[in-house]
Parts: sequence; structure tokens; C-alpha cells
Amino acid sequence: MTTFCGGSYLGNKTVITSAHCIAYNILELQVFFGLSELNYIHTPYMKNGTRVKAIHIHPLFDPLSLSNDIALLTLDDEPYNISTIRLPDNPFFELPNTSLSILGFGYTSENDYMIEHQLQIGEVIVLDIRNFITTYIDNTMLIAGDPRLNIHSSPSISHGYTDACKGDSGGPLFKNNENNQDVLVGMTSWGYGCGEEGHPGVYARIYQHVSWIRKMMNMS
Ligand code: 4AZ
Repeated sequence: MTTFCGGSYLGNKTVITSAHCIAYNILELQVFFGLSELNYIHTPYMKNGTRVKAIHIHPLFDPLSLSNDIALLTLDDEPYNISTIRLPDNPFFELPNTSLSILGFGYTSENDYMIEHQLQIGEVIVLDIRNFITTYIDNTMLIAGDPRLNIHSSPSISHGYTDACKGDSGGPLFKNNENNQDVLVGMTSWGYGCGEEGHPGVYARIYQHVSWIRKMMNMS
């Protein structure tokens, strides 16, 4: 068994993750909730995953460009005692300079070779997508990077920026709002390397897809 991606629980037996995480991994797919630690030695702890009953990949997901990198997993059972993340009801947290959190068990450097045992958390800020539009980046994506990126007086920081990396895909880019609720703003999707100057992480936008997500949740 391998652990390869993150996800978030939306409630109503529905987990949201990246489409590219599951497009090739549909056999034996299981979801593990509420872990802050992965334990490879005592694998029995990992045995009680929740099975997935149905997979809904966004109809506009493009596996080449990773546009619309969103999928929903419908579970067999409601997970026990797992808090939900809220969907955004406005696009305000997508605005440049908004500080957001990311988390995952992914690599902590580009040259890593194994995912982390402890869940890692980091802070990134939303960057203005207009500065990053290329043939690879479109408006179904958000760009976010190290908060130090907007401090122009830090030329000594040339690498080692806070960023998502391999293994973090599908995990949340989120904001703890003024009511202490976590709001899902994006999902870790891809990037050129990890933590490199000029190459912030790319996230799937959630706000844009809220009506599709709600529709699919009510249907299942
Ligand atoms: C990945 O392979 C991946 N630096 C996720 C995020 C980033 C790079 C790679 C962003 O899952």
C-alpha cells in the first residue's frame, strides 16, 4: 500500500482531492482520516481505511494541462468524528497577498526520496496570476508561494521557499476565517520543482467549481 495524495472532507460522505491523483489509482483506493503521522513500521494501524464507492472526476479535467484538477470521492460510510472543511461562498480569499495554509505528508525538498512521517503545515500567499500566465497556467488555477516572496529586501533567500511538493497533491490550500472555520480555497496540484525562486506552487481553484461540487454531493 502506498500513500500518495491528500484530500479534504466536505461532509455528506464526500472527499475532495485532485483528479490527477486518482486518474491512475482507482483500484484499491482507500481514504485514511485524521492522521497527523504515517507509520510504516506498524502497518496494521493503516488497515482501517475507508473504501470509496464512487469517483467523480471533473468533466473538464485535462490530464495534460491539469486544468480543473478536481475530483470527488463518495465513501461507503460517513467517517467518524472528522471535521469538515467549508466551500468558499465568495472569491475574496483568492485575492493576491492573502495568506493561506497548506498541509501534507509530501516531500520537504525537491531532492527528497520519501514522504514525511509527520504532517507538515506551511504558510503561503496568493500571487497575482497575471504575472504567471503562460501556456501552462490558466484561470482554473491559483498561484501561491512563500510569504517572503513579496519582501523585496530578501535577496539572500534564493531557494528553500515554502512550497508544496510531491505527495502533497490533493491536499488543501485553506484559510481559517474570522469565525475559526477552515475554508477550502484551492488544492495542491502541480509546480515546476519545489520551493524554487520564480516557480511558486500551482493550485486548483475551488470557488469556480462550488456549484458543480454541491450538485455532485447532493446527487450521491
Ligand atoms: C507533485 O508532484 C507536486 N511545488 C505538487 C506540488 C508542487 C510540485 C509537485 C509544487 O505532487
